[in-house]
Amino acid sequence: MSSEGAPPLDVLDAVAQRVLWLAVRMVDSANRDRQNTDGLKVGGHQASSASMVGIMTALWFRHLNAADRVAVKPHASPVFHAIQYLMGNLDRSYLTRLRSFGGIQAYPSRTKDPDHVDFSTGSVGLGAAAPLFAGVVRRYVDAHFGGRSDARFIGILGDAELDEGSVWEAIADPATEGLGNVMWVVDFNRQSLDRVVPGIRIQQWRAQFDAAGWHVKEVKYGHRMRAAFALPGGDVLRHWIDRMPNEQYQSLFALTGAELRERFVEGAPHELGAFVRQFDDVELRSIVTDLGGHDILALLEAFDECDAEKSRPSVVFAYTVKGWGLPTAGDPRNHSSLLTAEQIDDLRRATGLGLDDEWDRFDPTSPEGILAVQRRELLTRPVTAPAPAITVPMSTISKPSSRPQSTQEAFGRILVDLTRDEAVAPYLVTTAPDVATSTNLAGFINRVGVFTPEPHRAWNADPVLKWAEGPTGQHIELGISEMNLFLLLGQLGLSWDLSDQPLLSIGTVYDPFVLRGLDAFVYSAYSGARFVLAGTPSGVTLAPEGGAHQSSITPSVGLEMPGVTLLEPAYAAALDWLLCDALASIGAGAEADSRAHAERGAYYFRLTTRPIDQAPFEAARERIGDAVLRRQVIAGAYRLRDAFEHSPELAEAKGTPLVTIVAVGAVLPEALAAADELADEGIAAHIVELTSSDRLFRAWQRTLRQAVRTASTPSIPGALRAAFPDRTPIVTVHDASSHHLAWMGSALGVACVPLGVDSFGQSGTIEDLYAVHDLQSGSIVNAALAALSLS
Ligand SMILES: Cc1ncc(C[n+]2csc(CCOP(=O)(O)OP(=O)(O)O)c2C)c(N)n1
Ligand SMILES: [Mg+2]
Repeated sequence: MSSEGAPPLDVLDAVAQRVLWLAVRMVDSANRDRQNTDGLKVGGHQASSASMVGIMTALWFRHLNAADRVAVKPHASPVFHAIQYLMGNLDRSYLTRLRSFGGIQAYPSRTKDPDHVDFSTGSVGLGAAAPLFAGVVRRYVDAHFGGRSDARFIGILGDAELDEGSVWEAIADPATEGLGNVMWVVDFNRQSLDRVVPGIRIQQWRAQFDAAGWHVKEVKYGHRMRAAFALPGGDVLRHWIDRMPNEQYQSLFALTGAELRERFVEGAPHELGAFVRQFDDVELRSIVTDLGGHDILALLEAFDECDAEKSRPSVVFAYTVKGWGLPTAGDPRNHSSLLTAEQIDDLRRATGLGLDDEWDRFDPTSPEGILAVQRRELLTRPVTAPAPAITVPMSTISKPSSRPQSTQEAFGRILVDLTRDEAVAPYLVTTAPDVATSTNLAGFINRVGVFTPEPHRAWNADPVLKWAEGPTGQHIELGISEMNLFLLLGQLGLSWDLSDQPLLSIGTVYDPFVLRGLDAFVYSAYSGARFVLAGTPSGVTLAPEGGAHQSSITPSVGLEMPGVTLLEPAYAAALDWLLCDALASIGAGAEADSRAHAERGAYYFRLTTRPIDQAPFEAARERIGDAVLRRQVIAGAYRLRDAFEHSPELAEAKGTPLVTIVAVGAVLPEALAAADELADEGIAAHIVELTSSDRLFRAWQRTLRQAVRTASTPSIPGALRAAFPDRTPIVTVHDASSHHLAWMGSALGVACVPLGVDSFGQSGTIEDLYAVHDLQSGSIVNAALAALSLS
């Protein structure tokens, strides 16, 4: 939308003033009007909000269309909601409920705010990257499923967010290149939380964006400043404004009169002093503090210029004043300072409001009121029919393989099998940060190709890996940035909303480096994204790779993170059931069953490259039957081996001690060997494979919480009862921190000896490392004896 034909400037300025008032008053009310019951300061960011008022008024009251998607700087949440209120999208009652329970969230939240938020923000540096990756996803969706309505993906960010590496990782990745529909607007107020940002950073930022192929636009000077530049000799003013260090410039805001004049010319060429003598003190102040980021027309022109850039993303540096229009403007300590009651009264008066109408919307017959209604109508998104469910089969493996195999290998094969399923294949999309081949995506990539917006010629004819690049490819390759992996997965996992197209998105990463992208992982889960993650290989089981590559705390990340389900099966067929079930849940339509709905989110598979014998699983299959076993595998646990069925002589002997070995993933062979050794000693050991500690833990917690809330006796959840029908002491065995499963003793009410990896590993063979970490069968036997002696 062009700045031509924009609403009259005085109307936009009046809107901006009202937005400023409401945003500031919302924070004020939260802190002053609300009864404080817990002694905590409620807080809020009036100065950070004020800084953004011009930018956001220009966007919502003129520039945006219904299809556009915007990430709002976390600390401008009050501005966003004030705008939604003025347009009629938010009930008035919320204005006094900022930062209250069930009210407006401190930072924009997709899942918790009452009005429609496109991107959650809060952890600085991620809100900017999210719309960039949403743009990547839209390009993919357009190429595969036909063009959606034109949308611009916009991020409004604080300037100090540019200190976060995630921003630069995002723009440096070739996958984000060339997105003409992405625009970032930097609220360039030269202040962070603690301080005025030292020096002048703009040249550096500009060069970095330039180098990444972005179009860079500065909106630096307001119209009063530009008028002064145009006067004879005005160049000297312009040069000085451009050269002055941030700290000196910012200090002007605290000054008036002769003091301001003196400070302004300090260090400047002497012609400047002469040039500014033509302005009186008040004029001089209004000129030197007149920055373009509060000049709505200048902003609209800049946004138009960015729209015209069709083949590369744009960034607008909007020079602003933190605390614009407030007595705290430009104060280095204004980040979380609050206006006094008197200052609020002054602002109310300056906005033309009184106590009786301070929360009102515009009079609907006023030019501002008419504009607000027009904008609401224009920005209302058409309701689209929910996408039908993607039909994912219950399994892909028709014939069980008897040869030893690893879960990572099985994972790669299952994806290849899924490409042969016409109902599933079109929706599959994978991504990896330069580890596609080493995480077994090569077979998938060979069949579907790599996504690039334009076809690329393949220069190498690799007989093993066909890296065919073009717009039909279904793998998005990233450079080595785990932050980018999780940001992209997060946006792929929201494509059903942000691009009206459900996808079955799968990312792979070496398990230890899940932690490298953890904040973005949390961000994506918090945003409600649905995707599959394979962390592979994992644990000390990738033995020769050594301590730097061995993960031990990742299962706890998977278990403890809301919106993420951790799954760590040991056997190929169990992985197949779980992966198909996860994809079915992700692809489920609006009418999906309640379990899928309750859990829909991300599924984190922790896999390994250790080939293990599949026969024990096939034996369990024979014993239990596919239907029941599948149910148990999906619920989180099943009895892999029944001690007495396996060794009937133990059942016949009187008083046979009984123990249960609870094992996860790669260590199953050691658990089985330990059970054999125990049987030789006359001790019966059941083996339970945990396929999802997460689901079991949650089932246990659900029953406990239910009991806590209703003051009743907790029951043992079905999933635990099915896998642990006998009350026996237990040993838990896991190639991960022993703490991860230590809760199981409490859950079952039995003695528990947890074995796991509690120190950094080193290079070696699996045998060497399992010996160091007490994961060998002999240690498991001893742990079983210890557990028996404890009970
Ligand atoms: C990852 C992360 N680290 C630290 C913070 C705490 N924090 C909130 S705002 C802020 C400074 C932001 O400055 P800027 O982006 O320039 O925004 P402004 O308030 O100036 O508009 C900091 C450090 C955070 N929210 N997220
Ligand atoms: Mg700032």
